[in-house]
Amino acid sequence: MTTSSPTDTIHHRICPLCEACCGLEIKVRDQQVVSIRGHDADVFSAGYICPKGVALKDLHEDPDRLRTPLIKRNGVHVPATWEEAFAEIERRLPPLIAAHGRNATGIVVGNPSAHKIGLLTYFGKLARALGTKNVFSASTLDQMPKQLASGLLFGHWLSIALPDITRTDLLLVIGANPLASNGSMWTVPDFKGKAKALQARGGQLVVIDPRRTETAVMADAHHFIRPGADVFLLAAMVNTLFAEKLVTLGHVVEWVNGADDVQKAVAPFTADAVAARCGMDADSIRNLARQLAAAPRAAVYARIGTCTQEYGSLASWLVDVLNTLTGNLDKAGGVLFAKSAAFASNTAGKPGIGKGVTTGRHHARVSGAPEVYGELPMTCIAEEIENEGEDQVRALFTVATNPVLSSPNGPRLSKALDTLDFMVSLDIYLNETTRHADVILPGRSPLEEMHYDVAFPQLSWRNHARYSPAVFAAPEGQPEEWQTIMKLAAIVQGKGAQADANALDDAQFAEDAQRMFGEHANAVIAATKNLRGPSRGLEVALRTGPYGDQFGRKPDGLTLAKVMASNAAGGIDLGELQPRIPEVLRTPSGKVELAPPMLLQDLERAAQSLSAPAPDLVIIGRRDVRSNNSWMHNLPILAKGPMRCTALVHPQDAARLQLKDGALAQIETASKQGPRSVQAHVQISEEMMPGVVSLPHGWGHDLQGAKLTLAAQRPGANLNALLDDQLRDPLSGNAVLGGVAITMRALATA
Ligand SMILES: Nc1nc2c(c(=O)[nH]1)N[C@H]1C(S)=C(S)[C@@H](COP(=O)(O)OP(=O)(O)OC[C@H]3O[C@@H](n4cnc5c(=O)[nH]c(N)nc54)[C@H](O)[C@@H]3O)O[C@H]1N2
Ligand SMILES: Nc1nc2c(c(=O)[nH]1)N[C@H]1C(S)=C(S)[C@@H](COP(=O)(O)OP(=O)(O)OC[C@H]3O[C@@H](n4cnc5c(=O)[nH]c(N)nc54)[C@H](O)[C@@H]3O)O[C@H]1N2
Ligand code: SF4
Ligand SMILES: [Mo]
Repeated sequence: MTTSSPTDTIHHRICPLCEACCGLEIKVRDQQVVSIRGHDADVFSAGYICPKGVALKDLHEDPDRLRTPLIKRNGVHVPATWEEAFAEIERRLPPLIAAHGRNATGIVVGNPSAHKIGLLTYFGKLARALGTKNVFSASTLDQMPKQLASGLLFGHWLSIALPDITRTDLLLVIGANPLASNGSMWTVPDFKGKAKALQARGGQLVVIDPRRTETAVMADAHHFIRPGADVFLLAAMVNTLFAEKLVTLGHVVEWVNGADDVQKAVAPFTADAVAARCGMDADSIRNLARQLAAAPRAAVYARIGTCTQEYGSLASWLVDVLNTLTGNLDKAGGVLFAKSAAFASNTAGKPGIGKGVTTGRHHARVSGAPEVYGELPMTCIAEEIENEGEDQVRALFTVATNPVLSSPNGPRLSKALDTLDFMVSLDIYLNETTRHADVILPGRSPLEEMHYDVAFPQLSWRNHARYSPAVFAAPEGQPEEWQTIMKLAAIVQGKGAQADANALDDAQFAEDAQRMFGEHANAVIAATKNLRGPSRGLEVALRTGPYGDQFGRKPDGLTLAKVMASNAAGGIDLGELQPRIPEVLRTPSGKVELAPPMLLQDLERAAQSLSAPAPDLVIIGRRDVRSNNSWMHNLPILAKGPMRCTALVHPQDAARLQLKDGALAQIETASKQGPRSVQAHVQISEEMMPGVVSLPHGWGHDLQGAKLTLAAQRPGANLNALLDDQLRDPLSGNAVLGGVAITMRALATA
């Protein structure tokens, strides 16, 4: 913190709202936020900011944001003290576990937890205390396919190959719209500025997307693709590389296993064979492959559009196959791995070799879906609650998640939640999901918490270490979320609601330190004795990390104190990404496994579906820079302006279906249980590929019992009320969120 005038203070904090992790400069006067702007000196984001960052003020001040726990009494949520809330949980939960066992509980964790060090590093302690296999997260609505594919190739779930945008000559973006989303599985603030710089130095940006997005508009070339067809496009590009002898592995040649197997596996996928399915012409597909091979340095980047489909794991895998076979893996200007200062598994343990990843250590009770990265698919929750029998889920924790809006078939989930014996939500709003909870425990405003990003430095365009101190003190008596989690874990373990979260944390840390440091444990405990909770975990992670001081053995290395001291200067820059193969690998073979058997097998399934008939109208999602999944529609600065929850329809489709611009239409999907429908206003747009309609997700704020005063005024339609919770990528368990067949008809307006 610095002082800018007698009454103003200036604070620097990383924005917790999306993966870009921009550094903010927050001016405060009399305990009020006066302004929020980009922090120009930030070593990583250099002053860039989007409208959501400014909305942190509205979030902090939102009267609907919960400041105290709520307990549901006679169907109504009433404010309660923290003691009352924990006592209620102790009264109701342990008897349920005693009667029905641990698997009668479930826990769901959502997107904002990725931006909270307390939730991210403590959530697992609650899951372990529960001892249930019913662990779910938004990862299976999102990036699990990418994590699985990367895990199989490189040996760890978070070893993600990232485009080296500042040095590349060609960036191929597939199923991502970073101009609206600000990037994902790739922490790259000001993507637009970096893409413009790429173009200015003669490089090219090429986009493949069923919508001519904001990113596509600025690109040098844009190709429409039929939703869900990416696996075919990518396989055909790989096929072309082999057929035209364009394959080159570059410096990783001695570290890659399986290129021959890939060649055999993609044989059926010639450009001619896939063109119709992709809605592209065969020459364009071949040319894309040639262009990649010809560019001195190129990077393929694909994101949620390629993950949330039936062949999401295959598509994610083939992206890195292309990067590898064009000699761009682990190369400056190609794709590289970040080297994070803390918490990265690919900087720990023996370099170059590891256990790799496995799936299916247990399975979902009802669907039989395999466990992936410790989780079962999010779309299994409703059926695990509904279906009677041993291990039926009767008690559920939700942590920073709103699956009633964010997960396919939200209405079914909503009904199922009503039948639970007990539900606890850690959340800052009474919303569409938490309205079902018996107890709601609020987290603090982001401005009332310290923060350090755990995951995103592992996905960053440049290496860095940045710490955010709290801007404001928290309300008297409100625990930090990690403390709430420790209390809940204690209740579940029978230690009682009176247990002291800090003492539990000390005891747990002492145990962890023994395991991690053996004979040095006492020295580590002594060296960190003034810290607690995630701050202590961070200190240990930084000091033992790749840039750390190793507890004094490398005196110039990083410590938490050094990172904290760099706050006003915008953090510590740790330089450009560098080649890391073979050291980064954690596969059992110590090689890049380019042809994992699980993926080759699934490719045969894809080959069989190549000739499946195309529905004549399908739906996909959309992101808008002023929206964030389901939970920021209550903030005035973002909610103002034109309604963003509209259905974009191509003029040809509009004419064929007699849909008028601005008029209300009914959108319907067929399901085994009968048709599902929502109503949305039509926006006729040339942006769309003919045959594809786009509706954003995260809307539908008209459900009884929620308290989102502003959002309820313009509720919008819930895309996920249309989508099917039974459609998944079988390998990763990821939900299918696009390319689903719909029908659409105009509604008579009153
Ligand atoms: N159809 C369709 N559906 C989608 C997507 C799509 O593209 N199309 N995208 C998917 C993706 S990528 C994701 S990540 C998921 C997101 O789905 P979820 O993970 O469920 O996230 P949100 O819907 O954003 O809900 C976030 C919840 O966290 C709460 N919250 C916010 N801040 C805090 C905090 O500090 N502490 C606590 N305890 N709670 C907090 C909010 O009030 C809200 O209840 O949605 C998915 N759903
Ligand atoms: N403003 C804003 N920013 C956000 C979020 C938000 O809700 N709003 N959510 C955050 C989250 S949780 C995430 S995961 C990231 C996601 O970040 P991105 O992946 O960049 O997300 P989108 O903007 O949805 O871009 C996905 C693109 O895929 C296209 N698409 C849909 N189906 C297909 C298909 O089958 N094939 C291909 N090739 N393309 C397809 C869509 O038209 C869309 O342009 O964004 C994050 N940032
Ligand atoms: S792009 Fe916007 S929402 Fe994302 S971190 Fe930056 S300021 Fe926050
Ligand atoms: Mo996401």
